[in-house]
Amino acid sequence: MGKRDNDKPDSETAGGLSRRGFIGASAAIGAVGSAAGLLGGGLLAASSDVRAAGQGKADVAPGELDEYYGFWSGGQSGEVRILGVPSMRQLAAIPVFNRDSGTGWGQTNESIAILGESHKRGWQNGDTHHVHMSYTNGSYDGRWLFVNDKANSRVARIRCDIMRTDKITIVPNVTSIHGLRLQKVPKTGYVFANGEMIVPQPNDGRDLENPANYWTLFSALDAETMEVAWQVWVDGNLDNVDTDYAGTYAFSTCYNSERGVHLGDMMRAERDWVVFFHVPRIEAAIKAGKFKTIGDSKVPVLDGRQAAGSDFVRYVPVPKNPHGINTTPDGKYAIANGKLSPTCTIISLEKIDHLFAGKINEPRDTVVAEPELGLGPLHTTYDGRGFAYTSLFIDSQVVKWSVEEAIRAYGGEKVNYIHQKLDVHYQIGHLKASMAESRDCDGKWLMALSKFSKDRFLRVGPLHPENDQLIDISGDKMVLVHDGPAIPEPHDCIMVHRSKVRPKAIYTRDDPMFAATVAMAKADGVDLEKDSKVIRKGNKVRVYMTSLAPSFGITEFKVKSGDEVTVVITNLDTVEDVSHGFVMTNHGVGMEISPQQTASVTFTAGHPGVHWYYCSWFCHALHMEMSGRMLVEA
Ligand code: K7E
Ligand code: CUA
Ligand code: CA
Repeated sequence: MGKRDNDKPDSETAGGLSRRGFIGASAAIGAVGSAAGLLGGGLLAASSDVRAAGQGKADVAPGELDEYYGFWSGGQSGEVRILGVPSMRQLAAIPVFNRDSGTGWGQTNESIAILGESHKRGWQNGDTHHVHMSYTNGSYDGRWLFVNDKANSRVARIRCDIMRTDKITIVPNVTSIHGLRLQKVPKTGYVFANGEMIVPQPNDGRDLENPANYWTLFSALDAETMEVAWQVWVDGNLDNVDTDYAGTYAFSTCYNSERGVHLGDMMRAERDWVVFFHVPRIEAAIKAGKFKTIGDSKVPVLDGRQAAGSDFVRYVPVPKNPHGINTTPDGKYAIANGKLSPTCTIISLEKIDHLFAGKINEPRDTVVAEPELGLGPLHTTYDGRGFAYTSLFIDSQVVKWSVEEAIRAYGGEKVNYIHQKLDVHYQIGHLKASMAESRDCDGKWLMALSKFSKDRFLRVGPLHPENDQLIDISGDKMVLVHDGPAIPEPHDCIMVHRSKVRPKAIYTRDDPMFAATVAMAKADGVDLEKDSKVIRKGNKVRVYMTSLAPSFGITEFKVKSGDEVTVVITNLDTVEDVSHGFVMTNHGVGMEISPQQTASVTFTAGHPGVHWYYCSWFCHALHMEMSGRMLVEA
């Protein structure tokens, strides 16, 4: 294969053999068995002219701040990450479902309380795919982030003022929360979550070998309480979800309308569907008591299967095993990505109104275009100027196309709606433009989250990083400006203008994160701002101490081997950035105590002897000396 012109569609590629032709029918639609069959053949480095065009565009000088906060899901790391965009500097990792050695997440009493049932069950992994920020009137409001856990069927909320998780909910009756999106208008009242895998209902041992009785449900969580408000029982399964800008609909793709349990079964149908949920009608049905419950769960469940003939759910057939679904920022269309079909399906939300109103009877009549874009369309994003950008997994490309031109072409007009195809490296999954999922879509940057990096970085062993590629979309042509290795495995990200996010520099003393610990101290007669003291109740010992660089309020305390020891530390430092840590050596204990934070950890005192504890954040010239001894008696 010769040198490729990265700005031209495949059909114009030099060398006479387009990549589409090269990978040929074996990768195309339907007959695909193995992942290898879905991989494109042409894995070529960017040509030097492309490299030159992008050089320096993502530079943010030392000391300068990025214009955007990027929030990345961390995939099977179970965390959420914050990157500065355009520099792609990783600024923070927010522990969510994972055990985090640095902060003590999953070990401190404060985080254990938030992990709740997950901690009781001993879960220390997660699989975050979709992170989204709360909205007010369709604009990001900087209040919360929400993220799914595909691994353990959970939804978590992160407070953006301190960038810490504050609620985790295990969603009942479903297996694998995959798609997650938020109500945008009038505000994020609901968090919508898709149950991906189908299981017996209830999943209590019945129907194990009877997949015909496997089902899944669509869930709505109350964003304030994080309780599951209601669920809708659906046909098929649920993959990705998005919402409109009117507060009426959520809509989910389904790739397994067949309700198959094997790959071949799931690809049998030429079309699956997008299922539309009419939220006000669902609320009315719940209010009218038309629900039931499943098993031990108290969550109200409505029957949204087609046979039930409800007025609150409609199924719009789309080709084939669709994946992403993305609302245009003008709120007019929902665009479903065909995955095993080379097309996207543009569904008019005005026509969905007509479908629910009975003015349209045939669900397919809500489709206003089905442009052919390339192989393996997974996700679509927007620039606010009428262009859509779709990731092509098999082609390893981003295709820039015009939504209105695609609609005109569907109407019979001769118009080439594809404006550019840009190679990415390689096997792109999600892509996301800056502010693209809000009314403030600004069309500056596009992130291409490529699944394979192959030859783009120094080899680091068999597990390669992913490659998050930053693309400048502010001009007529997309220009690749940066390759960003990412450890496994971000699926999705959002890029939020820094004006929308205002995290605190230090904690406030009344932060709910440690309110329970403060209340415990009060009950023990301890003033956390002043006191350092040891309180013993039987074999339970509470060690209250302050920290102020470079010392702990207590440098020596005595316990008995086997005592249950709770260390409570209040960081009295008020200077931004003076975080301390507490590590009890040889006890598996470590945690963060940032300025004005109170944190606590409970452990069992080990063998008799001297056990040093030390501060783990380099906080002061005398940081090494910031230590103390736990004297353990026999
Ligand atoms: Cu496409 Cu889980 Cu959003 Cu991965 S999902 S790519
Ligand atoms: Cu405190 Cu190091
Ligand atoms: Ca299917």
